[in-house]
Amino acid sequence: MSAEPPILGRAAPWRGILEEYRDRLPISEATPVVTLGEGGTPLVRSASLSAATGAEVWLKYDGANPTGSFKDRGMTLAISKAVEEGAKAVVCASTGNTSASAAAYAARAGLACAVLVPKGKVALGKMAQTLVHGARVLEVEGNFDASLELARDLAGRFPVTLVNSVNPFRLEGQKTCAFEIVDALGGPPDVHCVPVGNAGNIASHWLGYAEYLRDGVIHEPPRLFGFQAAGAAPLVRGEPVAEPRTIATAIRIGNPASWSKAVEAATASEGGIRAVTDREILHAYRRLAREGLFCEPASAASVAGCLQLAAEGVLGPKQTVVCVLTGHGLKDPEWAIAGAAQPASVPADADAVAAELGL
Ligand code: AN7
Repeated sequence: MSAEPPILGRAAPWRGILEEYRDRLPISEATPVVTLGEGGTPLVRSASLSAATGAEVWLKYDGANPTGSFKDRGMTLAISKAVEEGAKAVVCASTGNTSASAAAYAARAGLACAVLVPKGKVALGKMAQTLVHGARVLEVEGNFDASLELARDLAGRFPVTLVNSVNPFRLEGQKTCAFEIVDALGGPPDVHCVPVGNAGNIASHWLGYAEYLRDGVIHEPPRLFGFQAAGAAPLVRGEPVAEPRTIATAIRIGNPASWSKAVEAATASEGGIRAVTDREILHAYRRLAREGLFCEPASAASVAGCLQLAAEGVLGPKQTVVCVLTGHGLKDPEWAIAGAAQPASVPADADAVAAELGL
């Protein structure tokens, strides 16, 4: 099957990660390419964070993916492989972004999609996406961890393909984030910061850096640091958290599926897995917004973590740091509005508006 035409509208015709990194992904000419033009996301230098930390801080804005999160990198491959293998339906558990992405790519491919989400704990934008793409949404009376157990059980016993990150194609697709960072910087960063929930993403980024290392594209990997919310930090505590709590609903996960892979990534790269408080997450969230970058609270954990590393003297002067902003702010607008002043009401009169603005 031939590839779809390129998605237009970017400076260079970006063809989605399957075409851009075809040689590094488990696909062949027989694999149908199901793409929405994912990847190729901006790497933005942060003047403010660089000044605050003494490092060179870059933000990988993966919220600019088609459904607004990094999950699209993995989903384009997982859904393409599912179609290649003759699947008719896919299933996932999700805190919201996986389900939004699965629903969109399943719709693109003409597959049925069912999602299991923790009841009442999915941000509004993500729920809207999942519904509008036509997925069957089931709200589980339990948390994400219980939902994932159910999804795994279903996929084991019925003809539906599991597209959570325990599906190895998800991690293979998501490793392209590391490739893009190296390709854009012309070398590896010294430090790479990423939020951690189910721990697939940090595992996939390590896959990417390790592959570039093996092939001599880079000679030194970055130190990988993963950040969990303090109330949902099983990897930091060393045991599952039965009732994870955090305002960052995307990473409200108590028993990550890729536990050992995340530990391996942090250990092998001489990084670490750490906790950031909800207060630190919201501080970083607002700070990013004032720089023009709107991410969801969970994504700000990477920047909260970067600030923590700087405060503890872990970052060397002038080191290059990349923080991955994993999801778009519009997905979870609650915290943007909660912290803001009420808009003033004015008559439709220029002098009154000028007076209100103090002009
Ligand atoms: C914005 O959508 O687990 O450590 O079900 O949505 O790879 O799980 C989302 C996770 C970070 C954590 N940032 O990544 C789901 C889900 C955002 C996220 C993570 C998620 P992993």
